[in-house]
Amino acid sequence: MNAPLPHQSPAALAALYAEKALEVMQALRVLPNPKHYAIFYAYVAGQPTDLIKEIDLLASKQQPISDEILDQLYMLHIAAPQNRAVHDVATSARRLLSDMVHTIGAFTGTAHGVSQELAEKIEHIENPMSEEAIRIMSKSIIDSALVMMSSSENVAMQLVGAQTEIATLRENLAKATTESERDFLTGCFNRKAFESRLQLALENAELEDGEVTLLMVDIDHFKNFNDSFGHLIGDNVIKVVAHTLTDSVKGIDTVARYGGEEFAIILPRTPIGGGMIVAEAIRKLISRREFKNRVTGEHYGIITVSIGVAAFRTHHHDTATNLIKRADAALYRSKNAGRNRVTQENLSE
Ligand code: GH3
Ligand code: MG
Ligand code: MG
Repeated sequence: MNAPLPHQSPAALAALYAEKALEVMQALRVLPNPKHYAIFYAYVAGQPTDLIKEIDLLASKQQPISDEILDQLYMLHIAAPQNRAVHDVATSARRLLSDMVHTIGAFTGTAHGVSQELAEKIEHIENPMSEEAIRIMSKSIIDSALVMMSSSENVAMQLVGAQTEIATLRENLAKATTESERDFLTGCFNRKAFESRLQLALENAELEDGEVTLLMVDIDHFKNFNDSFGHLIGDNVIKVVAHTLTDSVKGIDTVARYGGEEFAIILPRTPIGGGMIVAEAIRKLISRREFKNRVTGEHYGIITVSIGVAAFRTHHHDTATNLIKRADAALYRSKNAGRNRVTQENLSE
């Protein structure tokens, strides 16, 4: 991946990305349809980092990337989730696109019919407007403007200004999309992102005959902890546990807050034995930590977690729901056996 070139103008940068996206698609033998184009445009533009990592990994295998995987990447990283922040940014983008069309209309009578047509197109774009839709729309507006008003420098200047604003909006949209996947307290992935990332990991495992191990991690007797020290201290403990989990796994792994004091960890390309080792390391690390208030010095004692570990059964009609159930059942057995322990799934479960 080449880093973006910040000294370029937004228009030149967009053209450069467009060209690079096509080059990469050609090199990877990806069909250049609009969805794929949106994925690779984002890839060369360097956002979002999870998409970059996944494509780099797929590219390193030097095998054709299937349409199913590309569809998944599109759904996960490009399509706009139903998120308020995303919606707000997308609404501003829609307004800005309409303004651009009116600018065209205001400058020339001949443009009127075309701008009317563009205005109608904007009306009919899906809601919230995706980053891809904004990109396509702004490009088609600018293309029309260039054809109709190549003589008017004033208008061209205004359009360049509008394009800069569009670039900022697209950046905001990308940021809002990333934020919509995160848990607000801990910063790790939220439940919704967990579900789509697990689905993607399982589909990849089916395709490449690979392995995926799932860990369910639950803080022990946390209700007692809250009762003793209060919810705010409890929240801080949840944050520390989340960071410990994130620091204990690799970049391709997913740490998500599954519920209040419960976390789920997806380990792609990991057999159950490897998952057990990771789980045991996490359990030890957390149980050895002495929690105390840095300011007042008050001691809160130690915190322990119980963990359940299960592996996906590739080519056995296994599902995400069943995998979660088996990891949960193993977690339950860790609790029943006295907590602060790791239990492997029971294959009869
Ligand atoms: P077990 O060992 O069986 O898991 O016991 P537990 O007390 O942890 O389990 P239980 O499910 O009975 O209670 C979970 C508690 O976790 C309830 C609630 O007080 C606490 N909790 C859940 N979410 C949050 C949160 O966001 N912040 C804080 N501070 N506490 C939370
Ligand atoms: Mg608990
Ligand atoms: Mg719980």
